[in-house]
Amino acid sequence: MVTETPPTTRSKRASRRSRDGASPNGSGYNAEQIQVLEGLEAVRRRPGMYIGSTDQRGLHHLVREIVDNSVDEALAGHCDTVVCTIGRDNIVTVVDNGRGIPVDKHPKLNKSALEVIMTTLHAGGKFGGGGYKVSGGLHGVGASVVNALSAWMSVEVTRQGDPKIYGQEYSRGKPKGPVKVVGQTDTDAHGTTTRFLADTDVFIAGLDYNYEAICQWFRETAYLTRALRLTLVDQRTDREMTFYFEGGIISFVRHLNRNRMALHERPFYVHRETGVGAVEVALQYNDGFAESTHTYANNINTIDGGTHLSGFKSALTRTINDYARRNGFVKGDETLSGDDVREGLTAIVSVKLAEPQFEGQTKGKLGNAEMAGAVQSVVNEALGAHLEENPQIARRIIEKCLNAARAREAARKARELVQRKGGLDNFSLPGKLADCSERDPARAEIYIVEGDSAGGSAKQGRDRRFQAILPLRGKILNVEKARLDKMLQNNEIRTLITALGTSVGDQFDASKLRYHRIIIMTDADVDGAHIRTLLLTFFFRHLEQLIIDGRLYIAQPPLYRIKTGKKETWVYSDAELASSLKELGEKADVQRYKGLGEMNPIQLWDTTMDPSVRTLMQVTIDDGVVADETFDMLMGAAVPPRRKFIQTHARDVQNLDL
Ligand code: 0RA
Repeated sequence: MVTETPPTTRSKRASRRSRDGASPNGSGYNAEQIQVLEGLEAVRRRPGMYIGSTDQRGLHHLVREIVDNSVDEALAGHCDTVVCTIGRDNIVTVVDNGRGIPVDKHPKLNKSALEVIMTTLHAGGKFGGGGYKVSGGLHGVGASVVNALSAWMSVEVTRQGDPKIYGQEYSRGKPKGPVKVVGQTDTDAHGTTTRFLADTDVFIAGLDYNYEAICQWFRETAYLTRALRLTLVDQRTDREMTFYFEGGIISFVRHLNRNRMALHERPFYVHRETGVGAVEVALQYNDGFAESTHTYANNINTIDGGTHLSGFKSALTRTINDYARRNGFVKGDETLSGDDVREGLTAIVSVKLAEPQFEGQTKGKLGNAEMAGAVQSVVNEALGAHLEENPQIARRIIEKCLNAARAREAARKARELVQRKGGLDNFSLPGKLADCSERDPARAEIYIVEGDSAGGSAKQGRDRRFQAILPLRGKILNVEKARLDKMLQNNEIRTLITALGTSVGDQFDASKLRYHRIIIMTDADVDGAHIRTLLLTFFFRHLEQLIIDGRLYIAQPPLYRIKTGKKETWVYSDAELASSLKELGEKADVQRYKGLGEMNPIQLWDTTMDPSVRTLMQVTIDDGVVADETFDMLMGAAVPPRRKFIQTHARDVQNLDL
């Protein structure tokens, strides 16, 4: 195994010198130094505590941690270019043109600030002095954590006004020598270059960096950091991508709306420094019905919202209602609801604060109470002024909101009508539903099955004690193109909502969910994939909380049955088929399953429904922006981008994991 791979001649020289110099493992350790080593030892012992996991996700955290440090330097206004390179040798190099990590002696610890930052847990902030450190959730753990989990690491620093390049190398977090001069450059140069080789003793699955995933996050980061040039180079596959958005989150909003018809040409934008932190908001309405609001705290996507989101929502509702009332659009006790003013809204809310508190199970929710008021007053004031100054735009937005209010009223009446006829409440469950006998939702599950024949097999094959079956006939309505009132006219959707028990829209109540596992089971063909996408769209747009709560799953029926003599094997992918056939010597009888209906009830239970053997794919929303864009593209109004997506990602569409 490779433990040291100094990639440049300069580093080679440095490492040779370090071997000649005083060994860091020599005798002269003081108590503080021992503590430092123990700190990084703790990281190596329990890496999950610091980076979440040691799979690919954890590996990506290392990159994020190092790049975030450079982005922080850009946020503080000292850096405009960051280049991250994944080498063929899996060494990751991050170069920025910031001020350079300080190298002067730390007064108390009597060693270079650089060494302290690289070898001490949570040391980054101490040298900050103003500005915001991106330090939420799993991020912001410090470069020292990356160092501890790297077989080899090196940092080189150039400070303005000093032509020397200072550097230090490390092995599993321990300095291989002191900070020293490793080269010369010109006096005006400044910046930091960090290289690391993640330790395969820790990342035992290997160093498999995913270019697309890192790209996606770079794009988002570039939007959130106006005028930062952020480049990702992948030397393994010779790919490169640079992100630069002069307009920052204004560009972001335009990008999200690019396939939608905007109600006003220029997005509304405000950026204020408040006593609590920085508040930045961009928004633009489109003629669609979906809401796409994405919130960030210190560049971290707060998928569960939090105080900044609630401040934004109250300000939006209040400002639009105030304007509408003052200008005679609404009268008497009429008001526009929060849902009304957010229909067709695309918005980015980005805040930066010194000590962000991330809450909730996935740390996706901003908890700082003071942020609610800060965002609220910034948006109240700036949006109020914007509406006053642009009466035509204000009129268009308010007419859109009034339309939404009327549609919502129509939906309410439709819902009441359905309820009176015994539709949406669980005292009158739909006749098609084969319910289970279990009454505790935590132990109950529902299979949403495509078509009556597969539904029949599933009903016979299930364990009726805890498995309910709901067969849906044909395609459900594409909710991306329809409002709630129209949606509720659709039988399949009504049946589904009734069976789940949660209702929908402003009546939605997650605690009324009747089954804690909702399993979509469709055929393994194009039609099945389409129906699955329609269902996922419906859940994402109208029952998103259930996805966030981890309730939604996709069943994985087999693709093939292999028979050799009396032995039957089920195979779930083409790759698995190839390897099974190799093993069995190709003398097997292979039968391809196209539809669930081809399996008899026992086979369906054995392969797909029996909890002791089945595989379920849990639907998660890793990245709200990507999910939003994906559904917009797949299900929205614009046709050309959809075609392109399906052509270029046809395989992914078959296996959509948000
Ligand atoms: C602390 C203080 C100063 C710069 C940095 C940290 C810094 C850290 C990183 C990490 C990657 N790139 C970076 N660039 C800068 C500046 C102190 C000063 O010059 O006054």
